[in-house]
Amino acid sequence: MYITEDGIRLNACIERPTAGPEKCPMVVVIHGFTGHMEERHILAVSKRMNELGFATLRVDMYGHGHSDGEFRRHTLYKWLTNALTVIDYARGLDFVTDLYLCGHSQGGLTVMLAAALKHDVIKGVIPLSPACMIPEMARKGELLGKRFDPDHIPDTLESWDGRLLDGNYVRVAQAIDVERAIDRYAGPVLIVHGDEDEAVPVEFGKRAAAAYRNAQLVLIPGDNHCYDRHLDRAVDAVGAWLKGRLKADAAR
Ligand code: FER
Repeated sequence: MYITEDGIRLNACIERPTAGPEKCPMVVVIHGFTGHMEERHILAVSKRMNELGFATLRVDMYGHGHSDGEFRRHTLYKWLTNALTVIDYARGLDFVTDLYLCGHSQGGLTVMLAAALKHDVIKGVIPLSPACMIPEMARKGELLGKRFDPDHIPDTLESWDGRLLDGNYVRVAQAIDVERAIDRYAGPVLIVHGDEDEAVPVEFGKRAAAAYRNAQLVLIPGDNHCYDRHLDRAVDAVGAWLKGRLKADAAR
């Protein structure tokens, strides 16, 4: 199915819990930079959510997976408005009660930014290995393992896999204020991060968790950016935290 934002089709997939009541909470799940909604870690966390009674809405963001848009023209602003559109779509579904956000890496940063803007309607946020360093690194002139002049951004950058990325990606990233977004969201947050992450240093996950008012941090010892070594532990951390949210709701 597609969710359309101003003519741009975003490829999406809704999965409902295998058993349980008619109405249920939903988690929007967003992949990272160059990723898509069928990645192993995205599918694994979503499956656990379904097993625990949460519907999931996995979505390919602008220029990724089977969504419209060119990779080279994607920016964090586009991903952010994509997320707002998807959140509103989810809120309009008659079987959805509470809404949660989960995102991996650049998708983790995106859900942090979206939660700030939609703080009054988002029940909880799960940034996985969140790429919170992108704005800071963009301002320093160091992205994709390459250096550039942050005051004279090149028109195109080359990504790891040889794909090209517009300089506008960097210009947008430079404008993003992660600290302010963190301040704006007071709800519960779970950050999961492998302590041998090669793409997003674990310090950024630690720093974000410390800055949030209500965050739990789960470190996965020896794991990398996409949890290739201990995906089960990352999934367990997400599952345990979501169970805790259900318990907290039941106690109210
Ligand atoms: C970078 C490091 C990591 C970068 C992007 C990422 C654009 C994002 C990784 C991901 O989303 O998995 O230098 O530059």
